[in-house]
Amino acid sequence: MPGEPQEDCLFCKIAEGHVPATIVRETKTTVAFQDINPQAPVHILVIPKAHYPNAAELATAAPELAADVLRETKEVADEQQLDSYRVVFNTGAGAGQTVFHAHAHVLGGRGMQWPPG
Ligand code: DGP
Repeated sequence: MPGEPQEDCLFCKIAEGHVPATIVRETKTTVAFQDINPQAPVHILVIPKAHYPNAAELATAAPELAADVLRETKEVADEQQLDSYRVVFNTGAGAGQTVFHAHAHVLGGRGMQWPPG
């Protein structure tokens, strides 16, 4: 069922506290934690606690929850005192998605190039 925890999902386990992570913010519906392989001085992931495999499915099935995630990216950026930052939702393996639980990357603390690789 959409939104139900998945047994084999790493980010469901982080959301449930069964896998450790450096959590920087938590709300009723979301968790934000440090990326294990940071690509910038600030690299924080924001996930919905409920399981959706990617941002597109989250946005379609649970738009209010998608808005919660997006709002949390702003709160993270404010807490990290980022004036400029990038929010990335890799969607699909071809775009670099490796964990199939929707998540926003909040990247900052260095200059960014465009187009991204
Ligand atoms: P993506 O490639 O967009 O699916 O991003 C997945 C991110 O998840 C990637 O930047 C690395 C991060 N990641 C993978 N495993 C773990 C983990 O066990 N803990 C944490 N904190 N981050 C992880």
